[in-house]
Amino acid sequence: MSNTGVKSQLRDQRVELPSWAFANTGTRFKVFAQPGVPRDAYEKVADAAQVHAFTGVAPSVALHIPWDRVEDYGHLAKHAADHGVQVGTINANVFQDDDYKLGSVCHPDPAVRRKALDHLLECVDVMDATGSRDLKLWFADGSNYPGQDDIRARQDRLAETLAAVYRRLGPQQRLLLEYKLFEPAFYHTDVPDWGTAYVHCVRLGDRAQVVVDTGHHAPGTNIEFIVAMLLRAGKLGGFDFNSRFYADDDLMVGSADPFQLFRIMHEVIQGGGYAPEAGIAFMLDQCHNIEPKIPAQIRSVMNVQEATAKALLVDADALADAQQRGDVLGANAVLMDAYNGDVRPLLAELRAELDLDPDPVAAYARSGYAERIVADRVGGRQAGWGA
Ligand code: RM4
Ligand code: MN
Repeated sequence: MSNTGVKSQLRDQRVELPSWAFANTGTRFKVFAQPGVPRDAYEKVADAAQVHAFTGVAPSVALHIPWDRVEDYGHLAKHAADHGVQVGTINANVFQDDDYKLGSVCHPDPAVRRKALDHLLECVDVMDATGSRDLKLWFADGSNYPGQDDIRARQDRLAETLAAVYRRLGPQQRLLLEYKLFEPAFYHTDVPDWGTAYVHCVRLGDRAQVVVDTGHHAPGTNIEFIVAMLLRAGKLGGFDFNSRFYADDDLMVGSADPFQLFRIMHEVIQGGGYAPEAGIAFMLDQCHNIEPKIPAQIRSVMNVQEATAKALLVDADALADAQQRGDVLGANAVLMDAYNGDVRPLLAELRAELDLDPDPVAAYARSGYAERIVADRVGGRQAGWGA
C-alpha cells in the first residue's frame, strides 16, 4: 500500500480509552495517589477528551459501572459530546461486592446470581441512556480448590445468565465476553480462554462476540493465532489492549512487546478486521500506577498507531507470493521489513494533515492541562478502584 493509502487508513482508526486509566490504581500492596486525578466520571471523561484532542483517533471512552455511576447517564453522554468525545463500551463489575466471594453469575446461590444479573441488566439500561453499542463482560468467577464447586453446573449457570442478558439487548447492541486465564481464582476460572468464550457466544447468537484482552493469556501464547481464528469465525468483537511481562500487568500497550502488537494488527488487517464495517472495538484496558496517566494514554494510542502503520505497510502481494513459493526466509523478510521501518515521520505527517501537533506528548505537556487539573481538583475524593 502507498504511504497515502496507509495514511488514509490510519486517519479512520479509532481507539477507545478506559475511564479507569485516569483514576488512581495500583497493586494489592499500594496505590500511589497522583495529584489532579479525577474525582468522578465527568472528570475522567474530560481527561479522556484530552487524549483525543492530541491524537485525533480516540473519540470514545469506556465506562465501568459502578465505578462511573452517575445520577443521569444521558447528562454524562452530553458532557462527553461537549468535550468532543462519546461514551463507548459499558463494562460491568460483578467482582467487588462481598456477596461475590464464591462468584457472581456462577455462584451456587440463585439469589447472588439474580443480584449479578440485575447489575448486568442495569448496565444495558446505561447503554440505552448513553447510546453505547457494547456491553463488555468479564467475570472473576472461578474456584480456588479442586472440588470446591461443580465446574459443569457453573457453566450452566453462566449460560443461563448470559442468555438473559442477551435477550435484553437492543438490535444494535452487542454482548462482548472477555476471558482470562486466572486471577482472582487460582484453581479454575469459569471463562478462562477464547474457546470457552467462543462456545458461549455461538450459543447466544450473532451479537455475542469474544473480547481478546492481550494480558489474559499464559506466557508464550500465540495471541495473533487466536485473533485469526476468531476473525475467521466472525466472533472477534474487540480488544482490550495492554502489555504484560508476567500476568495481567495492564501496562501500556506496545511497551513490553511492540512486535507482538504488530503481529496482532497484521492478522487483524489480513483477516478483514480493520475495516470499520467489521465493527471491531479497539479498546485500551490499562492502569497507570506510577506514570502520569494522560500522557501514558497518549503514548499508548501512539503505540497502537505505530504498530498499525507498520502492519498496513506489509507488502501483502510479496508476502503471499513468497508464502506460495515456500520461500521461508523471503516471507519472513517481507514481514520484518515492514516491522523494522520507522513510521514515526508518516504519523507526524498524518497529524499535521489533521491539524494536530506532530508530537502529541510534547504538545500535551505544553498545554498546561496537567498543571490546571492539579490546581483545580482540590477536595473531594479521588477516583480509584471501587469508586
Ligand atoms: C479485568 C478485565 C476487565 C477490566 C478489569 C478492570 O482483569 O481485564 O476487562 O475491566 O480487569
Ligand atoms: Mn480487560
